[in-house]
Amino acid sequence: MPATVTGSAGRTGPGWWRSAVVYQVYPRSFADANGDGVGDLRGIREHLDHLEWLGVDVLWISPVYPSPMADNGYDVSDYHDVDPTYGTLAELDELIAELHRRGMKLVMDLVANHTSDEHPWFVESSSSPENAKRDWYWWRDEPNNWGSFFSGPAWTYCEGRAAYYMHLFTKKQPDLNWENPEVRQAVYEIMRWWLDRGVDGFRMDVVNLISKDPELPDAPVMPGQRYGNMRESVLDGPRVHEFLAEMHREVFDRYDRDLLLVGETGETTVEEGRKYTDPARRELDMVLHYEHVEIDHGTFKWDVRPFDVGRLRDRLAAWQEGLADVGWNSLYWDNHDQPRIVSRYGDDGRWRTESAKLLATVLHLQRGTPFVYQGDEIGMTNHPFASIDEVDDVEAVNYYHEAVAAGLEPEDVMASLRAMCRDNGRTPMQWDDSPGAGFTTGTPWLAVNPNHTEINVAAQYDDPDSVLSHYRRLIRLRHEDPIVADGDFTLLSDSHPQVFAFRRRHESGQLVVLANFSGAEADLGELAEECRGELVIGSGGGPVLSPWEARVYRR
Ligand code: TEU
Repeated sequence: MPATVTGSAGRTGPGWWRSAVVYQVYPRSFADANGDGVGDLRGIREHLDHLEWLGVDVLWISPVYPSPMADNGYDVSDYHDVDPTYGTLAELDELIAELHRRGMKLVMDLVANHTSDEHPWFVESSSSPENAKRDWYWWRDEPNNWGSFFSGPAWTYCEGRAAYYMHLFTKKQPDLNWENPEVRQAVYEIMRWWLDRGVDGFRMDVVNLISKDPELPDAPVMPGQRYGNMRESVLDGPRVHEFLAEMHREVFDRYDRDLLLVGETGETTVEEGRKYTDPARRELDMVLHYEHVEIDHGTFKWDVRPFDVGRLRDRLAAWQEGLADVGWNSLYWDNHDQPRIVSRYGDDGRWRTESAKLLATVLHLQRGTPFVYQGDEIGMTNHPFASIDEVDDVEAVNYYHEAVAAGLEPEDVMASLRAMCRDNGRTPMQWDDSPGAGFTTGTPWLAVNPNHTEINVAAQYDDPDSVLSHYRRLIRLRHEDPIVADGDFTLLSDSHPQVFAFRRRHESGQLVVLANFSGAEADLGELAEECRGELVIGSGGGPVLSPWEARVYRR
């Protein structure tokens, strides 16, 4: 067990993040202070009252480094500065100072699996096979058959080098070669540079892709696909744990402060998650896995399947149980890569408010550290994208063109995009009902959701029954009640057709959560005997849950 700390008094010292809540800002879409239609650092600073009011402990900001923006900043061309779109390094320093003054921490997003092709390292590496940085990336005379995560091949030919380089994402995101110790030291240097500047940790982008099978074998080609599926050779690769332990020694062990190291580990398993977060192994504090946000994917993400509470419950419980004695969970529904949860696992029509609150309750009362993504706290929904011209995201645009070229009906492809594309989570934050939603006075880089006239922060602020007030209540509960931070987790039914029910137990008492994931009444059946004690959340009391009702009892 990691050193145990409880309640609000425990939010410093070892394991401080167990009672903390992280809030993710996607800077492009959060708040635009200078009216150019793109969010910026000054905009974030102007909204810190909102985060403080909510009770947020840690702010994670998606990349703000200089970037050609081939993937909205996840293609970094300089790790030691701020892109002018977002402001200046001095403004970032001011943001850090202001956050610290308010008792909040700042976690930077570090993209170190790959750089931009415009980063000086790649410019050098690609210039000649004799260059000192020739092995900083993956170069081959002949590519293997791998496809990239964002459609098309994972290899692109480079004239200057007369060779192919590997990129698991777009061709403007060449993968760094972590086999090379110089590369690893260069990354650690960047991390120390930011920690010395005052940041409090990192969310490490796709960190379970940093170690590849060095043989780079051809991969199986799935039916209907043109390129090989490289996952087997790149996910949780042979040296990933060794690299992370080295990073911990070279970076984190040198600091005597409360830091946070979160790894984004797409498609990883519970077993790997235990290793990444086992405190004894000194790798990561927690990982952002994908299992619970892939239950509505078919053979791949654009093959959208209906929501199934049984599958969701199964995956959430597996992570709760798998990391019970070792490691620690992160808890999230949304981020800048996901469609909006209320449109996905909830009901963004008639039951929007109820289902958004239920989703929040279920998330925040599990064992782990909750991550709130901007807009979750007001129940923001997916966007009604009508045509591909309204979509910005490179993953979706690439897929659209590939699928249409392969013969799919454009309207069918758009239907998948409307359900699944990342831009659903990237439309501007809805602060108020004005034309720019209070996000901008200019023309927003991505259209504001038309429902901002109804769904916005200003409309929910003073309403004790709003989704926003509910988030605030849940965050306070984590800070004040040690059951939430430290209690264990038991699934109460693995078969109820509508209800996800679990118990959190601690020496100070227990909480029982009963959540009806459907728009129909749910007869609790045997679970009705759990309806005892003080009703912490909810109003009803009987053996039947109303549509999308979540009830929490303390005893
Ligand atoms: O996301 C990873 C990502 O895009 C996944 O969908 C990917 O397919 C997965 O790792 C495979 O399991 C991160 C960022 O959050 C995203 O915004 C970036 O586009 C991406 O990495 C590349 O940096």
